[in-house]
Amino acid sequence: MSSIEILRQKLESKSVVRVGGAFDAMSAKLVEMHGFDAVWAGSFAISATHALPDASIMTMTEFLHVTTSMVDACNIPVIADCDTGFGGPTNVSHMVKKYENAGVAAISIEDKIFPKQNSLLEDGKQELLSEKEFVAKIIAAKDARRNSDFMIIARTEALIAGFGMNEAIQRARAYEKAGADAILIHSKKNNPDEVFEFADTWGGKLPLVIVPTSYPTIKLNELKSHKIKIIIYANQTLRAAHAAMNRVLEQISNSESLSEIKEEISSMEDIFHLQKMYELKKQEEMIEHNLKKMGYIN
Ligand code: SPV
Ligand code: MG
Repeated sequence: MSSIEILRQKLESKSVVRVGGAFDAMSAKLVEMHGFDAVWAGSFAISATHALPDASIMTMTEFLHVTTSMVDACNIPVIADCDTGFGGPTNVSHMVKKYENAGVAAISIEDKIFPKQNSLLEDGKQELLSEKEFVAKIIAAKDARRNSDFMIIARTEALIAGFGMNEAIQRARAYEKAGADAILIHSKKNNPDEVFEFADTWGGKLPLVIVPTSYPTIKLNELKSHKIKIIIYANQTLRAAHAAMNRVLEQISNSESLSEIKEEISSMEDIFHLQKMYELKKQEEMIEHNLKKMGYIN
């Protein structure tokens, strides 16, 4: 089954689809190993691992390169955060072709003006594209995909940009009408009230997606009653890795020897397992077995 089909099947069979954020192949693999339904290849986390602002600095090709490494490492679907689509409708069209070819299951595009800034940045510049221009991007994305199950998630930043609930609802309805496959409603409030209000009011039929970074108190059992279908844990792996590396580096820099390191770090075996080092042995044995059969070695 293709990753596109797996994602569609999960949406049909599960009440909530849980998506873990990743920033490279290793973190994506860990997301998979911990039983999440899909991977979020987020622009914030990927930009951070390049020590760059989440502000449309990295190119589409650079994001795609990282995202492809996640697809190659994982069996679960990868959902790519494609920011504003890297330009206008023509850029979106090119992007969809590239991401679909790479084996990505879904892309998310947001209705901000390029270059965008991260939605949760205090006093960040949050400028909305017109509804019409964003609808044009959705039309371009739909037209560019080969598999009609490849998902196009339309993300509205109306609440982030301070345009209010009515604007958010109107845009979500327009994006549904334009043919989006899911709506992502983003909020930077520190409680889920406005997301619940949106979910209870908009009246759409598409799966609703949330990213509750700023309102972490939201519980899984609250999602179903508000018809929220997909929850994205966008950046916790990145922040955990950042915190753990800082702690261990601090300890090493203050120690005479590595044996003083108290910080719990993964064993070499853990990493060998993740990078499939042990499978090399099996491959060597298989090759040897065949070489023997063919009379090259005794
Ligand atoms: C990301 O993870 O890159 C997102 C979510 O787009 S947010 O950082 O909240 O904008
Ligand atoms: Mg992003």
